[in-house]
Amino acid sequence: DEIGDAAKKLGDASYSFAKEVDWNNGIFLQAPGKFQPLQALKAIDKMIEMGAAADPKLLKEAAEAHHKAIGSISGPNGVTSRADWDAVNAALGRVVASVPKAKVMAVYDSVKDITDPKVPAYMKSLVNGPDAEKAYQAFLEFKDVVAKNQVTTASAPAVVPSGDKIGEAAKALSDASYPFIKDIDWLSDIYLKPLTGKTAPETLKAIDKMIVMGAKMDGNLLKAAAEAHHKAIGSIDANGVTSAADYEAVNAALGRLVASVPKSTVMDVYNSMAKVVDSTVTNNMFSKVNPLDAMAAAKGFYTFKDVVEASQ
Ligand code: DGD
Ligand code: CLA
Ligand code: PID
Ligand code: PID
Ligand code: PID
Ligand code: PID
Ligand code: PID
Repeated sequence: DEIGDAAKKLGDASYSFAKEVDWNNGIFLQAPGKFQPLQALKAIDKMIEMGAAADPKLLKEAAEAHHKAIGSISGPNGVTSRADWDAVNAALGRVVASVPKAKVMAVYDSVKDITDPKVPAYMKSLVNGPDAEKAYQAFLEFKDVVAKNQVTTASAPAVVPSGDKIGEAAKALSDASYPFIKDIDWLSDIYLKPLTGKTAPETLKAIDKMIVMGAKMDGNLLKAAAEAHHKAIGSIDANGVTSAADYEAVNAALGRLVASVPKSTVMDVYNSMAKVVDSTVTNNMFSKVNPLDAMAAAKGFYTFKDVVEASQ
């Protein structure tokens, strides 16, 4: 297709730049300016809306392209092969073309709002400047091809299941865990802190398992889960806590999503996360909340999971 051909040209002009970027740099975990959690949540919300509007099949293919690209990483900077670099660009170009232009610009504008204007120049200073300029020029040409192939209306909204066992179980889970949810400091910057003693390549292994799980998920249920999060963001209070009803809808949507992939795929995520998250992290989280609320939530979760497993 045209986007695939354009991605090859983009690769010709941008792969040198890709090789110069230190993809393992811990700086990418930092907020791109002043830490403003509620503003950042707005930007994430725009990405969620864009994801929910995208063609589920193209999202799946983009996840598969990323998984393949992780498999061909080489060298200290963590760069993928030239062919996989092109394939990721092509897949993302197709995702972008599957949503109306306004959804993409809403992401751009909201991310701009939380990004210090000095960030681009600083990033450029870490690589060979002319290579960065060449890559940007090629991106501008690529985006014209994407725009030419872009839809003008979003894909249809998800079909949300109702009256199912997971929905019922989500009510019990949510009742048991909402007090715990209210104890959590959602506006803290602790969630951006690197996992001490873990390198980027180690963490990437766990991310890769999540990508694999994402690629296997039912596309309609993934879209429904994204829509539920968007709705939940719309009802947050001053502490970032969503309403009880929207919290329940998120749990139901995520339970159905988990049930749409094999158990072993879920356990691969859990086991790989357990390798990078040690007990100092979980104990620290626990120390900041009411212990009884956390234990009630945990009990609710371990009951919920049996219902999910039964429909898996
Ligand atoms: C936890 C899990 C939450 C940990 C929160 C930190 C997660 C950080 C993720 C870092 C993200 C890195 C990505 C960066 C992104 C960058 C993007 C660019 O507190 C365990 C041990 C292993 C814990 C670590 C693994 C967590 C994996 C969760 C998958 C999440 C994937 C999503 C990640 C983020 C991305 C989101 C999109 O399981 O877990 C606490 C448990 O710890 C406590 O141990 C459990 C035992 O495993 C269990 O066997 C049992 O003993 C239980 O239960 C206690 O404790 C007992 C009874 O048995 C129950 O019935 C009940 O009564 C209970 O007690 C009541 O207390
Ligand atoms: Mg979510 C999970 C935040 C958008 C899909 N997400 C998580 C949690 C964290 C979070 C609370 C990971 C850390 C953790 O396990 O803590 N997400 C979060 C924010 C946003 C967001 C702030 C922003 C809008 N997510 C989002 C979107 C999607 C997802 C758009 C795609 C539709 N998210 C998604 C999945 C999963 C998460 C599939 C998870 O599996 C993971 C999670 O919750 O795993 C348990 C602990 C969790 C909580 C504090 C909240 C849940 C409370 C449960 C139901 C009860 C508590 C149990 C116990 C006390 C602790 C967990 C034990 C553990 C072993 C399971
Ligand atoms: C400017 C000035 C003009 C010239 C110009 C110009 C530049 C405009 C630009 C630009 C726009 C632009 C847009 C970009 C957009 C990037 C969007 C990224 C979206 C990320 C998402 C992430 C996610 C997910 C995902 C799916 C999940 C939801 C999420 C589901 C259902 C200024 C040059 C024209 C770069 C969507 C993918 C996993 C949130 O206009 O004179 O330069 O760049 O998890 O959804 O699961
Ligand atoms: C524009 C203007 C509007 C019209 C429009 C428009 C277009 C927007 C577009 C577009 C946005 C867009 C984004 C694209 C992004 C491509 C990103 C590619 C990333 C590739 C990576 C590869 C890799 C890896 C991997 C992980 C490794 C690092 C690597 C570590 C730690 C402008 C059309 C709406 C195409 C990250 C995955 C293995 C490098 O908005 O008027 O057209 O395209 O190895 O990580 O090692
Ligand atoms: C233990 C001991 C026994 C008792 C026990 C026990 C516990 C086991 C547990 C547990 C397992 C477990 C699993 C959990 C899994 C969470 C998985 C999260 C996945 C997140 C994903 C994120 C993403 C996306 C997304 C889609 C995108 C890709 C991504 C596309 C196409 C220890 C109790 C049985 C919690 C997939 C969603 C946006 C990457 O066994 O005695 O306690 O928890 O962006 O894909 O867009
Ligand atoms: C298990 C064992 C296997 C069988 C199995 C199994 C099950 C795994 C499961 C499962 C995993 C799972 C995960 C679930 C996670 C739910 C997470 C809910 C999060 C809700 C949030 C709501 C909110 C917001 C929001 C953003 C705001 C904060 C809030 C800020 C900054 C165990 C079946 C495979 C259900 C985050 C979105 C508005 C609070 O593996 O043997 O069954 O379920 O307002 O952010 O303000
Ligand atoms: C213990 C012992 C067992 C019993 C048990 C137990 C307790 C475990 C616990 C607990 C685990 C736990 C985990 C918690 C996790 C919370 C995760 C929240 C994530 C929030 C995010 C928010 C954000 C943003 C956002 C984007 C911004 C950055 C942020 C930028 C660029 C010990 C009870 C099981 C509470 C990600 C989205 C706005 C950070 O296990 O016997 O008690 O709690 O602002 O992006 O700024």
